[in-house]
Amino acid sequence: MTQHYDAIVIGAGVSGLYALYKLRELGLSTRVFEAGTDIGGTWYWNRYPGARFDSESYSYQYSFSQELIDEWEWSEHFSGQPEVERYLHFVADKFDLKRDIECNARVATVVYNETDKHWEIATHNGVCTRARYVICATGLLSAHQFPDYVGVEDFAGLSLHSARWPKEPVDFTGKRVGIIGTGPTGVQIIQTIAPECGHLTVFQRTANWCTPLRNRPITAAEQREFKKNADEIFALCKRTWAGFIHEPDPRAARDVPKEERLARYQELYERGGFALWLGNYSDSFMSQQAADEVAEFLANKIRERVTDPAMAEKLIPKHTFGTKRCPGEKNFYETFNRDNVSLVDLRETPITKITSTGVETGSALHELDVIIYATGFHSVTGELLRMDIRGQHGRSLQEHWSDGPRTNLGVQFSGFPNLWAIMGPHNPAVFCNITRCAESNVEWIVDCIRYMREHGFETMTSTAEAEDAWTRRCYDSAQGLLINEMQDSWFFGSTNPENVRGRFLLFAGGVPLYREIFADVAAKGYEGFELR
Ligand code: N01
Repeated sequence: MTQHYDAIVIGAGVSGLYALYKLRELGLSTRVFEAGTDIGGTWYWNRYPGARFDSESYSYQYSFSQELIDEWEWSEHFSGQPEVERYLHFVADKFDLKRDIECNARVATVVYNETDKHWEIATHNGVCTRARYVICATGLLSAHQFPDYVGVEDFAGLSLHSARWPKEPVDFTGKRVGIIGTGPTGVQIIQTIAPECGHLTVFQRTANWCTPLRNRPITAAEQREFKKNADEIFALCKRTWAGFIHEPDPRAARDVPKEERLARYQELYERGGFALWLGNYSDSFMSQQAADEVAEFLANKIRERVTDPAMAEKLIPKHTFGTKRCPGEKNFYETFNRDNVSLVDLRETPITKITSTGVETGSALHELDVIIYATGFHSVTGELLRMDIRGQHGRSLQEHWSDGPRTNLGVQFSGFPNLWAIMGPHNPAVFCNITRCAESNVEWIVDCIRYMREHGFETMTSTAEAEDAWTRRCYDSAQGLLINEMQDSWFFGSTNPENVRGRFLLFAGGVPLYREIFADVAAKGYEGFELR
């Protein structure tokens, strides 16, 4: 039997939960489909050892309810996955959200019926629904990827992907463990499990610029401060380019004497989190010279911390500082001083295949009991393209995006009326403190629906022209930024299977500008969108 709802939300992570809350406020009957066996999204799937915030906890939490802010206490400045997952359950229970969420229900098809202007949504487990509005809250980094090495299926030991980590603890004691991938996920896993493993072999293709996280417990006095100043913290996040608490020095690095610059790098290095990445000088993302100086500063830290000079050089990245998201580390570099840790540089000896007993690189076979894949995601577009979404004239999203994603403001695609994406391509979410961006996207989308209902419109869809213009603007937003020179990253979907290269998947104009554009488009009666 097909159930009818006003709105369907796909995904019960940070954005999906808030979307449900806001749609209910509007009085809409809403159903949320979630592929996992429970809510939490990213914080449900990525339960690997060491998973934790890289945003300060008190800046990541929802801002919409003072009562929620007063009631919840974060225990650490950068809380770990179990606590974040508990928080999301606390939110869902407090606002009684779970009764409208169906877990274990991965959406398979989302098909537009032009006759009655409704969407027909079916899950893999056979639930069929119809709804006027669909909101995809499927996340930027949800569709995990294994590498395409020959033999991945043949390994006889335990294979684990970071984004599909089992709920039961994995015991590494005495085991020969290999990990492939040294992005932010790999870094968190490596530094956490190394002391436990019999031996840990790190297969590194690209070293990353890591900065110290400086996590610590939140004291009672800090707790009081954060609650009292919550509004100021959220206001600060609204002002900054990436929605974090880190504000850069408004001066360009070149206008500051070298000694003062170096002192600032040291201060930001001590402060932790993304301070050195996002809170540096105003030209950090534009000036090669400024980025190279920070890189040199960090390279020297690595040389100081890693005792074997040859190992240190392998761990020093070769790419420009700041062009990828910086993993926050704790004792990551010291991990490579341990006798039970070795590093295989895949640029020198690439993996040739995975065998039943381990990983083969050139003529060497690294025999292992466990292989951990921290190899990332089919980024940004993955989860949307995994569903069969068909808009007007039966046109699929795959067809619509055959030359790379096309969106208007990152939230709608022309030819797909009344379907919105919260964390889809072309929004600034990648650089963003996710909850800050998720809240503003959800509020804007729900305001669209409110506006439509108040003004008697049945459908809203982006015009093709506005979509073209926004897509172009997103590409242009990366021009002049060092990020644009670093196309081997998930910002460009470099490992995505779509085979479209060189398409910047995000909006790099910053969170404040994005909010301004949102407000402006709404104030002009949703300019660039067709309301019928
Ligand atoms: O994924 P990644 P991630 N052979 O794509 C390597 C967020 N996050 O899961 O760089 C060998 O960054 C790949 O190598 P290369 C955060 O936004 C947040 O680590 O392609 N290696 C790279 O080393 C982050 O940016 C937190 O050469 C292969 C790694 O796998 C995003 O998630 C924590 C390979 C993938 O790195 C993604 O991070 C963790 C192959 N065939 C993540 N294929 C917080 O703290 C890929 N790799 C909140």
